[in-house]
Amino acid sequence: MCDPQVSIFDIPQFQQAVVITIEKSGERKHSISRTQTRNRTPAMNVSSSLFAPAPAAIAPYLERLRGSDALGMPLLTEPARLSLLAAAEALTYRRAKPYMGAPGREVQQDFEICMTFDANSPFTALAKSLGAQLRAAAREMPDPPLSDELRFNDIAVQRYTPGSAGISPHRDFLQFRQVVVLIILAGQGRFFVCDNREGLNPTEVPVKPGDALLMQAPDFGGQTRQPFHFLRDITEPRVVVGLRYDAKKAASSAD
Ligand SMILES: O=C(O)CCC(=O)C(=O)O
Ligand SMILES: [Fe+2]
Repeated sequence: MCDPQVSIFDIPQFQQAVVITIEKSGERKHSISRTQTRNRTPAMNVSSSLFAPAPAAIAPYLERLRGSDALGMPLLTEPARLSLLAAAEALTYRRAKPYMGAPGREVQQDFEICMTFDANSPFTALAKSLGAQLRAAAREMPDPPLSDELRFNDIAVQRYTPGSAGISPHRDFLQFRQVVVLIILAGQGRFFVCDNREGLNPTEVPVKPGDALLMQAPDFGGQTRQPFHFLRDITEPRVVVGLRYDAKKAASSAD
């Protein structure tokens, strides 16, 4: 059985966002839906799909993820990447706390972050659409590593400036389950998985703008891995969308 490819262009809010962008391209200031943008967006082909891979193309990456902490997968078409980047540039960010965690186990982080998105935001649509796409891909596998409960209910857009210290070795919170997805919208930076908080045995996960970095989280394929990882060497402004399934939040909202 084969699910049709899920495309974010099936989602009315996103269609609207893109169409408005195209109609008003060339202006210095205009609005996309309810979010403000100030970008000149290049002409784009609205009929092109946001996501390049169909579920059948995603499944091999999920299969490979069983045997590795993290890997890169091509995800966004170029028009989709540019459209999301324009939307990301219009967001309001706050500076992340420079240090997180208990004394002696602090994680150093050097970025700006936005974590609030309204229902019409293209990032909300992206989270829904990619969740559906990953569930569809898993369903096609003989032994699905993701469950049908997976919903990306935690969205964060992070932006790093060149010279940023990135983020030091850490594990994402335990309540983030199944898979963590980091979608690279722009920039250069080196992402590594490693064995501990000291950064032992770093292995780089090569990704480029338009790719999604998939990282194992507890419950992926019945495993409990919660990989250490870090980011450094940011040489170009980097914008990343993090999509996570917060199982604690899902349980409390189901009460
Ligand atoms: O921005 C990245 O590539 C990594 C960020 C990260 O690991 C985190 O925010 O937990
Ligand atoms: Fe992380």
